[in-house]
Amino acid sequence: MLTGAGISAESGVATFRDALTGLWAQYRAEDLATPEAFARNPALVWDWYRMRRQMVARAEPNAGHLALVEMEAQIPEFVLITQNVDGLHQRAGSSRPIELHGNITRARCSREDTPVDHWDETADSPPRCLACGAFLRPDVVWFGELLPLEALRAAEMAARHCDVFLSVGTSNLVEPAASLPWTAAAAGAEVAVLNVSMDGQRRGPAIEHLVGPAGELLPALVQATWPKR
Ligand code: BV8
Repeated sequence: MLTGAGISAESGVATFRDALTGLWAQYRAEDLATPEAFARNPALVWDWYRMRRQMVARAEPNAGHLALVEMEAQIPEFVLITQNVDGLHQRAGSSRPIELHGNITRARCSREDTPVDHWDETADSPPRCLACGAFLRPDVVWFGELLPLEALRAAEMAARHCDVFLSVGTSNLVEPAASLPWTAAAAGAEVAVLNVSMDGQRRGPAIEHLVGPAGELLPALVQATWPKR
């Protein structure tokens, strides 16, 4: 199971390309989510993530997230891979999502890479590492940065050895996550793309398309597969 920003859209969390309103409207996401942008204007980038963190804090997991918790309970080998950085899968009760792109609710020292759980949001923007004084940065993978190797390996392993691979709520544009459904299809898995729109989705012989909101399709899938009495 691979999820993208679309599964959080019904929780009111702007999808990746929508999260550019107000001050940031004149930027492209790819221009803010890069090490170069942070080096150039750390305050602007930190404040964009602070706005997104506040948006996520106000959001609640939706029926799509909860359906994946039920799937995990029903399928021992269930693997959830997410491109999302909002932490809503964990808040819904998914026990061990593979976070390919990190998590905006966490930060780390931009110099030592040490994780930082708490920081003073009222201090400088970005806050500074208490150990070395360098800026903190969001604990996410920016464009041009490598994905966490262990997470990527686990995701590729799951894609290669699954019977069914669902890609839910993602534009499937960002590599290497975008290749996972194809890895699964090449290994013989049944692959389905669930999305409100199939615009731009790569098509292939082994790829089914289910059009609709994740918050409706996933609960319907769970109900059809494991009907509640
Ligand atoms: C890498 C964290 C090796 C940050 C993200 C040139 C130079 C450098 C790199 C590249 C290059 N060309 C290509 C690359 C590789 C690059 C890449 O893929 N670029 C793209 C733009 C072409 N990838 C990387 O850089 C990766 N690292 O490759 O390292 C390397 C190193 C150096 C040089 C070369 C290679 C790192 C990628 C990780 C980037 N970080 N997030 C942050 O969030 O701020 S990616 C970010 O966008 C999200 O995390 C997400 O993963 C991704 C895609 O977003 P989606 O989740 O798909 O959301 P989106 O808004 O796009 O779409 C929403 C979908 O939901 C839509 O389809 C919509 O229809 C649907 N939807 C909406 N509502 C619903 C719904 N579906 C169902 N129900 C609904 N209700």
